[in-house]
This record gives sequence, structure tokens and C-alpha cells, in this order.
Amino acid sequence: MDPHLKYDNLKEVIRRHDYKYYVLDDPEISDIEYDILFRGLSSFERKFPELLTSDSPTQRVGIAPVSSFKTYEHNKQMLSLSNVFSKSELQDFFKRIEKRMMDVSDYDFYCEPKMDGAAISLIFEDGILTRGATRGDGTTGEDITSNVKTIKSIPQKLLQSSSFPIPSYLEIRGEIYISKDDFERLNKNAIHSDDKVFANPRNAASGSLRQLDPKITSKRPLSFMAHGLGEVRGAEFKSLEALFLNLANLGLPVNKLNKKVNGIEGCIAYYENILANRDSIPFDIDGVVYKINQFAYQDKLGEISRSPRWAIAHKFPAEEATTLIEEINFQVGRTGILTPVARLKPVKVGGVIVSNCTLHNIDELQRLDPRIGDTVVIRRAGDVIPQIIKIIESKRPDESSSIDIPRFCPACNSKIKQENQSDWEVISSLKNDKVKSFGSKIEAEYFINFSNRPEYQLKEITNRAAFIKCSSVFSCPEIVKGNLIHFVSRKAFDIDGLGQEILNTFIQKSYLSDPSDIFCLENYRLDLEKLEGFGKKSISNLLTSINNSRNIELSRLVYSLGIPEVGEATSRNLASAFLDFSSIQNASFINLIELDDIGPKVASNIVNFFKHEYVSKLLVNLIPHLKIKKIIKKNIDEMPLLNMQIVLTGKLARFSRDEIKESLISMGAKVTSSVSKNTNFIIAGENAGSKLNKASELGIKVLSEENYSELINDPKKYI
Ligand code: D41
Repeated sequence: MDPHLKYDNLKEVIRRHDYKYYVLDDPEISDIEYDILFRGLSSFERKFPELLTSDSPTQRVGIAPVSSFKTYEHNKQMLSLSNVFSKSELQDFFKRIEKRMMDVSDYDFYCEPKMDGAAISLIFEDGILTRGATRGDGTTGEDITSNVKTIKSIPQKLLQSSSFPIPSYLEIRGEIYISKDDFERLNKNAIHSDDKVFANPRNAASGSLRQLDPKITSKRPLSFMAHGLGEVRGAEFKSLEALFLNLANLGLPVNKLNKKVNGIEGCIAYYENILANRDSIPFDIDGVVYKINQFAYQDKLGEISRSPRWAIAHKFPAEEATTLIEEINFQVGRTGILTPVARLKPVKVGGVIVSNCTLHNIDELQRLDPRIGDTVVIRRAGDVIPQIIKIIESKRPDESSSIDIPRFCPACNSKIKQENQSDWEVISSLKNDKVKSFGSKIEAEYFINFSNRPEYQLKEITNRAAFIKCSSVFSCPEIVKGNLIHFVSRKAFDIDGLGQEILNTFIQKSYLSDPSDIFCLENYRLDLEKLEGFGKKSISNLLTSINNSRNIELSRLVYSLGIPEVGEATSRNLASAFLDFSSIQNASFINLIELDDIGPKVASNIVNFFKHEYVSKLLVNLIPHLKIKKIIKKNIDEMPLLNMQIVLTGKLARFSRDEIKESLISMGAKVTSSVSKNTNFIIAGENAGSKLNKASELGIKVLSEENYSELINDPKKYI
């Protein structure tokens, strides 16, 4: 074959695979197969260097750094988008359009998510990517051609499409962004290698785009999404809908969430839908954009002071806000771990008032180095707890100092212990290579013991993520309080009427100091009735619910003790494996580790917990007050869902989540919180988000609430 032809074919095949992989996110071949093709192209180019063209997939990187960016004059101005935040402002926008469009009735709206990235412009001449530029002020930007060439979702050459000929000149505008997953990975690596940590995907994207060395840009996970048209020659488009359809055929990334709708109602429904699903969209968006679909009508409406009259951004409530740190203190949790917390000047973000913000752990505290009086940017996305994402250094007060790590517990003044969290690697001394890594020493040791390989050695990889703990595990009042709160909580003893405030009062008045005291409160009935804010009636109700709670399932009792890392599911496992409390209490490490879901770490936590003198004493006092329900082992045939993994998601209308969970578990199923390839079904209610998406991706069967009722009544239908 003619080498020219062969070369063109090789390049085109790889471009198609790049498109499938980077744009459609749906590769056709494995990474290894791709690698073989790519190497084939490289070696061909070494053999015929005279044929090499700059649009070859091998030429994405390899361009020398520049000392500064050249300015770039946009052929056609890059307009800006005006914003609205409220429905009434939006109504004004639609009124203005209606007024100017009185004589037309057939216009539609085209809706797009508003990506939170950096706007750029790309130029394709005869299908070849020849230039890329930042938006700048809309008239003049910067020439970043060598950087955009490194971005994998931007084609170096447009794909041939049978339905649409390649225009001789095509300028496409769009957004450079970093997906949420890529951003998380980027920052995680940055923390590990002490690189700069980015505040958000938008900053990371625009910073990466403006690197003078394209090699650096090529290492950043940048993506592109088309959202507009600049100058075009040799082609004509009637509408945005038609434009985007053709751009997709040419291999350009177009948002799958774009949609043509009808009228203001259609736009608002689009807004509500995107807002409700915001968390499951893989990239950050800060609103939606409504545009008139037909280009002829866009021209008719024209523009005003650099913004089109035919488009508007309808923004979501801000998820970021700026405020002041008023204080930083350390909160002692149930486990004794001290968590640094910033007390903030209250500020509204993501629709709620925020006045506290966790700083997670000591490592994070030292990394961020927040100080009292600092101005900070906080972020609250979806239901996620608020985070400090940035400190505005320029506004730092003159006399500030880093927060000292406490040496004594703020609640009880006991000494603080520091625990370094390490990863533990098992190394083979023969190959001097890592065999496996573990999150705890005991798991790694267990692995070595049981693998019976004398060449295996243990190596500690110290992470900086250290946490500090109060050393008075069973006497610190905050730990005691935390344990009591946990003990009475819904999934444990579920005692109504013992809220945090009341527990506080009872602890202060010395009616309570450990969970067994709860069952002696009856002895103080008359004293309790006299407490401020209480009375005969409320104390009587409280004592009744305490009395009722004595009759308890074994699994709830185990859960209520707050054994480190023993949650609801593990407690259930222990109960159904050992059947009575003293067997759990006396179980050996070996007995425990034999259970399916218990590893060496949890097994040793359980053994150590029951060894503690304080725990033994507590149990001696507690157990006689209780009537632990007998576990009746069910026959296998009464458990039709034995070992099935089921995930619940979304809003369920007819049954409560707990009800569904209980009945599934009683039929032998395991109800888990995350979807994996081992999941058998998911039961999805309304507004199910990312879990539903993941299930459909993995081809996992999705049941509705109605299907669930059928499943319970006639499981054979589903298994
Ligand atoms: O997703 C976006 N960030 C986005 C930005 C979008 N989907 N559409 C846009 N459309 C325009 C017009 C209507 C002016 C063509 C835009 C932008 N402009 C824009 N981005 C930055 C400045 C302007």
C-alpha cells in the first residue's frame, strides 16, 4: 500500500478510538490493543519521518515551552452571558424576548447545563485543529494552541462524517473543564507529592490551561465541551440543535444533557431537573443556559452591550461563600478523637446558614493552616458537609499564629495521645517488591502469618494523616456523653425522650455516668420530676420508654456498645453467628475471624474491647437490666434472599427505608449502601441519583417500589 495512504489510515483509526474513549467514554478496544496501535503509528513515523504531520495523534505533546503567550484577536467577538438568579428576573428575560418576537411563533429554546470551567475558542481549517485561544475579554485572548493540542477530548483532526462535509473554516467555542472524579484524583496526588492543591475544578482547569510548558498541561486531566459557534465558512447551520448534532458527528464533545424545549415552562422544567440531579452529573455546573434555538432568530434579536439578547444563564444558588473564622476549637467525639472545628461568622451557602466547619484531622489542619480572623471561602455542595476550600492570605490579620495542637483534652484535661495512621505493606524479600498493602498492622501481620511465606516482610508507610485522641477513653465526660448518645440512638436502644440536652442535664446532676445508669433512673423518679422543665408526665413517659427498651434484640445491644468499627451490619452478623451475648463477649480472635465479614482489624477491636476492665464492669451492671430477645434460627428455605446484596436508593413513598431493610434482612438479604458488581438488585424510588446510574452502567436489575412488594410476597419471581 502507498505509505501516504497507509499513514492516513493509521492516524484515522487511532482518532476514531480516541473519540470513542475520550469523547464518548465508550472504548471499543482495550488499553493494550490501543497501545499496540499507537506504537505502530510511532514506529511508522520513525520509518518515514518525511511523512510526519502535526495533526498526528503522536504529536499531542512534544511542543516546546513558550516564554509568554501571544495575544490572539478573536475574529468574531466572544460574547458574555448575562445571569439571572430568580424566577422573576427570568420572567423579565422571557418578556423581553416575547416583545421582540411578536411576529414569530415557531421559536424554540435550546437548554444546556452551564459548565463551570474556562471558555475557549478552537479553529479548525479544512478539519485540522490549527489554533486555540482563551476567551480573554471577549475581543482579545491568549494563543494557547500548543496547550489545547494536549487535550485528549479535542480532536486534532475532525472525523469524516458521511452526513456532513467538513467546513473549510470552523470556529468552535466551548468550555475547558475537569470532571469531579479527575479533580479529586488530581488533588489527592498533589497532596501526596506536595504539589499545589487546587481550590476547585474551575481554578485547576484555567490554571492548567495557562501553563507555559505544554508538558505540564498534558499531565492535567482537562476535557472540552462545545457550546457555541464562532466564524464558519463552507457550511451552514439552521439551529443549535442541528449544529450540535453535526459537531458530534465530526468528533467534537457535545453535552448529552442538552435539550430542545418549548417555552418558559419547558425551560423551568429543565432547570428543576438538572438542579435535582446536580450531584450525579460528573462535572461541576453552576446553572443552566437557555438559548433561542434558531440562528435566524438569534440574529433578529441581536445583542446588547456584549451579551446576546437571545441567551441567558439561570444560575443555581451559590455553593460557595466567603466568611470569617471566629474561633477554632477541638471537639471530642465518642471515640475520643479530637476533631478541629472552625467556628465561622454565620453565612448562607447552598441554601442554608453555616456557622461551623470541620477541619477533619490534624493533617488537614496543618496543611490548611487556618487562623483566627482569617477570611475563608467555604463550599457546601449538595448534602455534603461544608468545607473550607481556601484561605484568602491577603486578608490575613497582621498578628495571627498557627493553631497549636492541644496536649491536653479540652473536656477532661487528660493527656492527648497522637496516633499516626500508616499503611502497611507486605514486601517479598526475594523480589524486593510489594505483595499487598493494608490499612492496619494487624491485617498485614495476619496476612503474613497465614501465607506461610518466610520471605514476606512488613514495612510501615507513614501517612501524615495523624489523629489525636483523649487518653481517658472511658472517663472523659465528652466521650461518656458521646457513648450515651450512641447508646440511646435509633438503631441502638431507641429510647425516646433522651435527647442530647436531657442527657447533658442528667450527666451534670450525676444521675447518669454510664449506660447501665439509664435503667436505674426509676430510683430517682421524684427528684427527676422536680427538675426544671420536667414534670410528672414527661418523666413517666421517659421511664416507660426506658422500660420498654429493656426488651432488646441481641444485634442492637452489640451495636449500642460502640465497639470501634462495629456498625449495624457487623453487629447483626455477630448476633446471628453467636446467638447469645456471652458467646460474643468470650469469642476469641480466631472465632471471630472465621466469620465472613470480619477481618483481623475488627476482630482484634472486639477482643480488646471486651478485655477492658471498664467494659466488664459496665456489662456486669447492664446485662441484668435487659431481656435479650432469643434468636430463632430460620431454616434456609425461610430465607429466599440468602446472601443476596441489595441497595436501596431514592425517595420511597409507601414504605419507610427501615421497614424495607428489616424485611429484606429477615429474608436473608444483605442491604448494602454502595452499588458494586456484586449487587444483585437495587430498589430505586423517586429522584434516585448516582446509585441508579451506576446500577444501569453495571447492568444491575432495578426494582421499583411495586416490584419490591412482589419480591417480598413471591421472591421466586425475581431470583
Ligand atoms: O457551559 C457554559 N459555561 C456555557 C457558556 C454555555 N453552555 N453556553 C454559553 N453560551 C454563550 C453564548 C450564548 C454567548 C454563545 C457560554 C458562554 N456564552 C460563555 N462562557 C463564558 C463566556 C460566555
